[in-house]
Amino acid sequence: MTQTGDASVREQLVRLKEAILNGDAKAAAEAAAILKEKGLQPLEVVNQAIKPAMDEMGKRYERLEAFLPDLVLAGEAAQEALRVILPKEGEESFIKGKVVIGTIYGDIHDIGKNIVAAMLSANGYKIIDLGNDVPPERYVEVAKKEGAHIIGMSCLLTPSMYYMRDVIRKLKEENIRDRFYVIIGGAAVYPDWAKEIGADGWAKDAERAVQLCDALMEKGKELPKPVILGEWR
Ligand code: B12
Repeated sequence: MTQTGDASVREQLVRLKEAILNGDAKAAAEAAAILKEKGLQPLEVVNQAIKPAMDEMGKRYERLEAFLPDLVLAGEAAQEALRVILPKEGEESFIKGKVVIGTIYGDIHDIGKNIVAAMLSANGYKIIDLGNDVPPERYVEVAKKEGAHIIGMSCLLTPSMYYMRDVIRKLKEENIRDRFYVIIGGAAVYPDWAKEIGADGWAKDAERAVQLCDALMEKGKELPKPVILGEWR
């Protein structure tokens, strides 16, 4: 049972957010461990501390109040907290489907992708994580080799989003487009982009990414595409 209303929980959520903003990985891990011990679910910690901290960092960066080294430290502190709270692979025994996931070519932002991968794994999906800066042909090669059901691409950097189209183009060239559901997400991409490149789905966050994969695996053939879960911005 979770107790987000508990004052000490609120205090730790604030502490975690501050630790990320200060780039203090040790304090972030400590606060995350206390929140886990108090029974908070991973997504509650993500939505109430980690995501807001990273959004705030992005705003500070835009206003020139924070610089790249600050972003790097904040990113590392967030990853440290995630290592503590996210479920580990193998905590689920049943497999709903196989997902090949990665951050698209040219883009090294992987915090959101890691959250999505961990939540899918905790919800019964076998994850093949290609990491970041993934060339379009690599998604296709691994998806074929692994007999994946879903290809998931993350993108936070606008110039990189065009490589997502190349993945779908390559699947079509090889006449295997129908073998995989292709889903996209990450702050740079939006529902109309999913439609434009012919992706099968877009989801706003990790919770909805799980719902999206469930919907596609259960009744993907019948659903009008792309399946859009959540509002953009
Ligand atoms: C942390 C950060 C970094 C860190 C990344 C560390 C890491 N390991 O990821 C570092 C310092 C390395 C970095 C570098 C750069 N960054 Co940066 N960064 C950020 C920042 C502050 C936070 C990103 C983040 O982690 N968000 C938190 C996560 C949880 O959110 P998320 O990724 O959106 O994921 C959620 C959903 O989108 C969804 N989702 C994500 N992936 C997927 C996939 C699927 C399939 C689905 C369904 C859903 C889904 O679920 C997730 C969980 O809910 C953002 C600002 C922002 N507000 O986004 C800028 C930002 C993304 N960065 C930016 C820029 C410009 C850069 C640099 C070019 C800076 C530079 N001058 O060098 C470099 C790029 C390097 C490169 N080649 O990629 C810009 C991008 C602008 C644009 N649209 O093109 C932003 C928006 C900042 C800004 N406002 O200008 N950055």
